[in-house]
Amino acid sequence: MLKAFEKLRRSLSKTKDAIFGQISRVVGGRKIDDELLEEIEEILISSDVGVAASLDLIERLRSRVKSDRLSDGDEVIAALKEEIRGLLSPTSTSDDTPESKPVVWLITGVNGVGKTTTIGKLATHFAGTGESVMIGACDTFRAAAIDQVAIWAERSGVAIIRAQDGADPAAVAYDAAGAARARSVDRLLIDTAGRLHTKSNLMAELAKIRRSIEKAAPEATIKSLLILDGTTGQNALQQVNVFTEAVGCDGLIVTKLDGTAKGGIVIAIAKELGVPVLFLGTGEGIDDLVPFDPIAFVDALFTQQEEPV
Ligand SMILES: Nc1nc2c(ncn2[C@@H]2O[C@H](COP(=O)(O)OP(=O)(O)O)[C@@H](O)[C@H]2O)c(=O)[nH]1
Ligand SMILES: [Mg+2]
Repeated sequence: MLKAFEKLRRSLSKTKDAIFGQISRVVGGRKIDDELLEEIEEILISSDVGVAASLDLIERLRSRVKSDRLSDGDEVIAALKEEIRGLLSPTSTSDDTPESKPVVWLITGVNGVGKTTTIGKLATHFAGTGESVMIGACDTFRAAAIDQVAIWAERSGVAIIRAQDGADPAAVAYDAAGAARARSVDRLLIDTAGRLHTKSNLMAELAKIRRSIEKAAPEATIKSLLILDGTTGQNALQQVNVFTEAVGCDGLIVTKLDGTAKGGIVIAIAKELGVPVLFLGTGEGIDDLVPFDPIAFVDALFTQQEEPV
């Protein structure tokens, strides 16, 4: 098994080429002037770092060039790296208030972003830290969805509460929260649907699921976690508002960073959303999940080491 950093580094290799690779090419041997800063800004924007974050980073870089008298490309890159790290850092501050059990993570997001897969990975992750974990199969729209999450429960060796397809998802959530409470489970992961007939139906259903959990386990700490697909770039940002309105959004998980050059979206998210990024998805396997760490993320983006063959 690859170490977390190695996994992160590999999965960000295309994003690294897009950001660090392009920037290294333009700064090489150049005079550090406004024209160069504008080119760096364009690279950032075109790598899905987002307009707001890119403008902010370039402003900071411009003052650093002056205040620190940066005179060569390596210094500019090092300063940019520090500024990106600074921008990402507040998003990872976890609050240390003890969470009353069960901690319920309501996993939301549009169809296909990786909710069910991420639940399998999270179950494995938390079970690995010694927590008792349970899954609630609240995407009851299709039998296949229930079977899919049941397979992940089996692979990760955790309990699952499920019903027949077509069952009311809020009723399954109620049962799952009740069972988690009765069995003193540490963490309950709720899988939800990403598509219904209309968006308002989906949002109403999610809100109802949340209310059933509150009813069945009033002392539970409920967190709504939104899953975003990293390959969709800027479009991912727009999904946050819709879900936040329905069930709130306490944290984000960005999936599919492997194989995409659009991983700069994580920086845009940090700048524009102010919601903590908790984990990153780095592949389809059960271990392909890394806790988000701004320092490791930036190091992986700027590391010079070549890909091993
Ligand atoms: N490469 C890659 N694929 C992923 C990742 N997470 C999920 N997937 C794939 O995305 C597809 C949809 O995942 P699924 O969990 O069913 O999405 P859901 O509809 O949101 O529940 C599946 O083929 C997964 O294997 C990831 O981090 N990396
Ligand atoms: Mg699913």
